[in-house]
Amino acid sequence: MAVPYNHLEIESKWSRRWEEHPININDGKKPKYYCLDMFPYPSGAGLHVGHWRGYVISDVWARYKMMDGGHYVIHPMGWDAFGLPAENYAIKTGQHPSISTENNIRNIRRQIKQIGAVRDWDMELNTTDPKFYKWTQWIFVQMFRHGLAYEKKMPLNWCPHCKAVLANEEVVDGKCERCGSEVTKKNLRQWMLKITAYADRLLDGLETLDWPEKVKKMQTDWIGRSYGAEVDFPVDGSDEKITVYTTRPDTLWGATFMVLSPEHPLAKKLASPEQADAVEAYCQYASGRSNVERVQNKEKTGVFTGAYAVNPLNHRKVPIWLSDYVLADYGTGAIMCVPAHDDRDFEFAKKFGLPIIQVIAKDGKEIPDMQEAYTEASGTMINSGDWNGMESSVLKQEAPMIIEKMGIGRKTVNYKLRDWVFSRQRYWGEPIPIIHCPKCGAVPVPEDQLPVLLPDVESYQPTDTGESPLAAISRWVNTTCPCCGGPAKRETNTMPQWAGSSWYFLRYVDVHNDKELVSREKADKYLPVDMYIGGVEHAVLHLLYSRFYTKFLHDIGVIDFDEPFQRLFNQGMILGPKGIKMSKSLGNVVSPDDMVRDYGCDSLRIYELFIGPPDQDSAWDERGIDGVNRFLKKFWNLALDSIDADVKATPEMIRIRHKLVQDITMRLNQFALNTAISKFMEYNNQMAKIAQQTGGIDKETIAVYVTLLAPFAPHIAEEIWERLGHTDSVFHQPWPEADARLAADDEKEIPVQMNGRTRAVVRLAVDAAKDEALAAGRDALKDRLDGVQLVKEIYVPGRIINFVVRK
Ligand code: ANZ
Ligand code: ZN
Repeated sequence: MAVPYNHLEIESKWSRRWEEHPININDGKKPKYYCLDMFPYPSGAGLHVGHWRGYVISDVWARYKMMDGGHYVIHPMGWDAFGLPAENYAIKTGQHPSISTENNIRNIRRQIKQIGAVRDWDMELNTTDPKFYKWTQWIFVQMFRHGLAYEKKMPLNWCPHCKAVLANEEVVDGKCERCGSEVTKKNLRQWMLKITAYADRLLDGLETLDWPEKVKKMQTDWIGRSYGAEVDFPVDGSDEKITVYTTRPDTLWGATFMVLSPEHPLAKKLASPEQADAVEAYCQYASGRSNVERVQNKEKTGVFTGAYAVNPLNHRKVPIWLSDYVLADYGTGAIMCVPAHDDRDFEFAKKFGLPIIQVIAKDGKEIPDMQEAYTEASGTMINSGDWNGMESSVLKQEAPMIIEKMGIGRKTVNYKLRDWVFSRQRYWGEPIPIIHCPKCGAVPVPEDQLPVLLPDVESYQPTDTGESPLAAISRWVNTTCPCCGGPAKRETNTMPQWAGSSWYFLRYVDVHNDKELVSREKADKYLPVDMYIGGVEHAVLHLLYSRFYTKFLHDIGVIDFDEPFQRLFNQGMILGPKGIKMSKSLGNVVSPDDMVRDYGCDSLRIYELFIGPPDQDSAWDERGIDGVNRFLKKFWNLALDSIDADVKATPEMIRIRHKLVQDITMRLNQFALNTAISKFMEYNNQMAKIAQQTGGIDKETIAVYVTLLAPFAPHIAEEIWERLGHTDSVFHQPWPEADARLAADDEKEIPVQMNGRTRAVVRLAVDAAKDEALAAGRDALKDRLDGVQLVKEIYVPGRIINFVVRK
């Protein structure tokens, strides 16, 4: 009997061995493969089994790539360490965020090391390290110089509880994403990044990426490019004009009124004396409502301004209303309303008794009393002057050009994407490297003075004026202008947590460089990322910001590529026992630590993969790990017994060997890692059965099995590999190749039929001769064929045997 499988001994032996003799060596000749995990936020709760799974998946892939193609694999780890939790902890305890952050990192680093992954720890980075954020600030300065960072006063989402401005994407259903409080509005000066300047490239670039279609669709919708027209409506009896944005200029004849957002610059100006008070009151009411409330499909509200505009096409007078279903920051903040063909306009017209004119008719027939809008862009134009009789879908395409020629408007492109609100009124973030001078305005901190260090403060509490706690440190705030030398003040806002994560992946490959963000030589050699692995919750924000930064850094010559992540894999979540998301507050967080101790790293790795398809959510069920552990023990015994027995390969063993290579490689390439594990188990059972007869499996087949298993369970694989007599690491083996001919089954199950009905099944050699096959078939149906008249015998090799009989 073999020595028993002792995971503690084996795993500590190999983690030591790999530390002394690293297996992932950059000899300068191997091709590189950059496999990156989305780096974690070092929270106080540590890693749970869900985080762990993501890192196992990426490590299986990294190790596979080391063997397949002999790559030098770049597989680093770092910490996305600025952010609110550390700051809130500081507010509660007075402990500096850098201290709690450092403690958390120490714990998570220990946990990550337990995964037994190939990692380049000398590339480790931390976004709160001044050596790192120097470059986060440097990028901001470059963006400022290129006109992509600007200041703007605007009504922003304000969380009264966090006392912070929130980006649109941090507001979920009108509530703060972090604390769940109702979000209100506050007018504040903000730093903005002009991501909209890259909208087209961010869209077009998606086509080149090997990403899940779902994520590409989410980014496409988020950017929201639509083609339409702007149309100018002169205000009746005034020199003013109102420009509307419409995607349906074909419906211009049906525009019976206009609606401006309450924030539109003309909103109050247009009000007639009789309507002035009502307009004022309505604007007041609307200012208290969030964008989310405004677009929700609740009952429409609004007010008539008392003014009229003129439809530039048919010169009819149309009343001008205000309503908050028109958003100030989309299009032009004003719309022409076509109630017959738009749901919201229809509802508004019904409520306020405004005229409805149908201009598109399905089958050319006008609807007598419309009960709902006809919103399809297909049908025949009616009530539309010269346009009558045209097909609306054709007109929709042509109308922008027609309008442009008539001089009443122009064709336009519009985006849902907004510029990025880039400042936070909080302490624990990168200071924005800007100095405000009364004479020179906003001046960037000279590059040789970066980083602008985050100073210590006495109180981390944000102020309810909307300023960051940094504003209270006058020593730090008061400085001199880099331009004129006069007295000036530092910007006290800090960057959002997204800042560091928008570019960190470029830094790993040159993490100690204090002259450049990344040397061009290293960037050319090791970047971009070939495979990026992380949760789908980052589909729009982080993944869009990173693409924006990468394109900008490409444009200023820092790097030579403009997409950061060639391939993306989104792992599913591990849910708590009842299918609920794991969270500290629910007390359903499962830590990997005990399981690593009791079953070993290899067992937990395999179990994390076995639990379900890696791209889907799976509920955690601890009981299954026993079975996985038994599987490894069984394989261990089989392998060691086989080494002792040293048997010759039978054709069956050779077939299993090649089939295994086919099955595992295919599943790896499809990321079907859970079914790869089932295959290992299945073949292990098959081999164990054969070994009962033969005393063992040939060493070559065991070696191939071990090589395939190595990315999944690296420690046990190395140990058996060594016991097979090898002195080099199994990870220096090329990935095994299958010979399809040898993998083909040489026996097959063939149905045996009588008059077309299957009555039995026989196992036959694939190339069995007709006589032999029919004899086997007759034998299988011996009882049934007794006493009947055999009319015909049919044999289709490899497929079927059929006896036609007469009773
Ligand atoms: C006339 C019209 C007729 C419209 C019709 C639609 C249907 P997307 O595709 O999302 O870009 N719109 C324009 N600006 C708006 C704003 N600031 N707030 C709310 N709605 C606004 O939608 C563009 C359409 O949304 C525009 O086309 C406009 O209504 C409305 F049968 O103009 B449409
Ligand atoms: Zn100055």
